[in-house]
Amino acid sequence: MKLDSKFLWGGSIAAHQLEGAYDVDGKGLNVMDTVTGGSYETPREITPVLQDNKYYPSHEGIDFYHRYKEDIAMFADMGFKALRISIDWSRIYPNGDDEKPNEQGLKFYESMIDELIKHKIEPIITLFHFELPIAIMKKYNSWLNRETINLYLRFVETVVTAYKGKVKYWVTFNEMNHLDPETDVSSLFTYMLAGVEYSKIKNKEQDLAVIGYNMTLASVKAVKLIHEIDANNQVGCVFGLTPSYPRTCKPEEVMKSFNDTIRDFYQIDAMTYGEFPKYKLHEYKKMGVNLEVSPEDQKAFKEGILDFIGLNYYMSQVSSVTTEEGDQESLFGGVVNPYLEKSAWGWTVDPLGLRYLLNFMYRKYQKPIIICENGLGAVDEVGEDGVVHDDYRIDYLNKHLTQLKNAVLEDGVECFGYLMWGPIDLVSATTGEMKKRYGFIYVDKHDDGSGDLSRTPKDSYYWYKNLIKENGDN
Ligand code: BGP
Repeated sequence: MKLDSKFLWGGSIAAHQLEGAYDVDGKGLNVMDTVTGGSYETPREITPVLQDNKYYPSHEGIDFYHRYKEDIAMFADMGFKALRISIDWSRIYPNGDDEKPNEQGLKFYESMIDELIKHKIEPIITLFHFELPIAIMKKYNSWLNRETINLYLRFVETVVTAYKGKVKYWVTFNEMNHLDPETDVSSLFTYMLAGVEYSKIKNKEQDLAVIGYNMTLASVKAVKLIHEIDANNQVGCVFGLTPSYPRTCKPEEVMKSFNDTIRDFYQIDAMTYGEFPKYKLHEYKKMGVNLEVSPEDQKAFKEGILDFIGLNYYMSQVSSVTTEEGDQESLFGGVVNPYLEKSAWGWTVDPLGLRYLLNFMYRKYQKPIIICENGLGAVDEVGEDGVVHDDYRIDYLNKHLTQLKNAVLEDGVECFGYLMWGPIDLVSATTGEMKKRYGFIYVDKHDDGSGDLSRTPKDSYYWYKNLIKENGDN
């Protein structure tokens, strides 16, 4: 079973997780530059002022900043048709509100984009992947302040104009959906997504609602702006979704799983239906949150409708309202799914969940979808022959791609690409470690900072290369 010949096979990466070079060529600090390393057992620490004795994995990353040509050549060798990369806002506006953009930052991304084009790889640019300039946090209080929307739009205008004619696909935000006031957002996620220190949040419901609203508004305004700069541009927003199954057919449990699945959909609804959802305003009112949609904002929601939806899918979860003996709590609350295996980091492996999610999203919005992230974080051992034999990764990806093809070829879902997360080993966002590897390409870099940064293809490299050549015929 083959996919359309235009299907965008490729991978996804984010600046702060691999570029390194955190203080060169005029770059300012971004929020992630101030988060330390960590592990599954030890959470990353947030230190808005850098501390000498701490290790910050983003500072060196895997030095993609200096090695992107070599890395892009390997992606091209695998046959990539597309690469999703983020532009680090703090390279372009190091102080957030600089009078002029930093030319060196613009030049760096331009050469990277040119390199992709040279290899016939379509650049898909994420405009916000947790790289808020720390200066905006300090001076403007991040997304709690509407002024940050204007700073973001200025950044968007600068880069979209600079790369006009070279880049067609733009992504306004990565995974803003995790900031729902009803969810128990961890301090790391709040810091990563919104650039706000959790300890400084005074009224959780009110503040998270305002942050979510301002980011949604920023996205719709960016969509309009990007279309105005070039009518050929295609604009999407990426959401990280975790479908939830009911543990039993008990109606209360089914209702809970429905709510858990759609809980953080209000931003997608706003961006695709052209209106900030009334149900969310109703919910806010009940919670005592004070939020008004002005006529000017209403207009912005109408004018900023997405062209496509990007989905990050890693796992599903199980909702439950009851407890039974032997119940084990799963990663995001709920209970462990006894039918599914888990990764070494406790993420359930659920290929069918991808088909479920693709169908759910397509039937709800009827917009083209692109899978912007999916992959397996695993501990890779280098064999005696110097190669990682990652059959477990091949198995994971194979099963997910089978379900993607079922969704497209059997169910008629319009999915135009698959971008595997982390095609080259990089720093994990949630744990801050290198030990959790996703790549087709092994990078010799370790959590104590050691390693010569050399790149070596894993077995999955050749598997993916062949899969792309055969257009998905696994
Ligand atoms: C997504 C983020 C990515 C990436 C991925 C895997 O939520 O968009 O930046 O990191 O998750 O997560 P982790 O790196 O924690 O394994």
